[in-house]
Amino acid sequence: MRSLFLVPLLFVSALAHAGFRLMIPNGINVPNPCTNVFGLWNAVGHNIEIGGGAANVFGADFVTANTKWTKDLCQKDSDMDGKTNGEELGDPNCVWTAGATPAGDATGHPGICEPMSSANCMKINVNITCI
Ligand SMILES: [Ca+2]
Repeated sequence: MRSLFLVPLLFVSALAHAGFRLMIPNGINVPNPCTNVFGLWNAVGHNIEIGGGAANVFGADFVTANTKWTKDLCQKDSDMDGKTNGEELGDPNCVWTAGATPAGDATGHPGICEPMSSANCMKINVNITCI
């Protein structure tokens, strides 16, 4: 009975993430920076790759931007790793609009300080979960 109740909630959650991912450049192709995982980080605005739970720093900034890719959000370095969100998501000039092809590929994760093994990033990424 309990699992029957949870299935619709998980489905709704997945749909919400899928929608948000299309509202940022390369949102469906953001690399997973965890050294023990190869692939993509699907819930870009969350501390855990599969989503749910608290938002990461980029997710919080995305909400502050009214869930839109704005010039301010693009130019911000949410995860404080020295690269702007636009540089990490393949929109270094902050000109991307929803539905357009980004200038380049995503080169990093805007909500996770990289490289994760650096002393500075280990302090910033305390809430990030690699699984
Ligand atoms: Ca960054």
